[in-house]
Amino acid sequence: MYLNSKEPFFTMFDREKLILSNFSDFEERKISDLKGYFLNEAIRQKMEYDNNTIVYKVYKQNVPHEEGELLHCITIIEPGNVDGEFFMTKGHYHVNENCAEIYYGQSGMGLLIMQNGNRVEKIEMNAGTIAYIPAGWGHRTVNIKESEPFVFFSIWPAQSGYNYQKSIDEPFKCRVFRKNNGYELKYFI
Ligand code: S6P
Ligand code: ZN
Repeated sequence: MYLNSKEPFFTMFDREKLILSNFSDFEERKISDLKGYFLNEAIRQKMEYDNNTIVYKVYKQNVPHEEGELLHCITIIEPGNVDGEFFMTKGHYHVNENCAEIYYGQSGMGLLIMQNGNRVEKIEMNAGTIAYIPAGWGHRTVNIKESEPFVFFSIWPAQSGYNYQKSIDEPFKCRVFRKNNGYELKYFI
């Protein structure tokens, strides 16, 4: 692993198995890890007791968390919903608010929700979409397809850090729900 070195290396994303090779960090977020994140907390709790499914997985290769270095990862959001609200990531801001990020869609369909104060922006993502998240904007991704995972690649400055608390204190104002064969947005101002 290249955790603390500054040597060249590569990772390889297996599009069939949906696994990044050489990853140093793996995170699996289950229904039980997302307490309070979905609108219907009672249904989320029931789903936790019933089967506690995986909502999303993150394969990440670490590097030194120093200015100038870059982190990258693959996120896989499973298809599913909590009382109609599509499976999504927790969402976060970067501790270092000068740090931007790029997402590159790999497969499936997703919605990237971004928030900065009172402003909310969204970008639909599929294989090939390259989305830019400017510094200072909170970001969350949602799998808007019921039949397959939404998979995307991320790259961001290694000294960004994760600020999850801010997205709890200032919850995302936009939620994404299943509707017919698509989705609908509900705003909570
Ligand atoms: C990191 C980047 C992504 C997310 C990942 C999971 O800056 O934005 O790698 O960490 O998609 O989302 P979250 O909100 O649980 O960290
Ligand atoms: Zn981020």
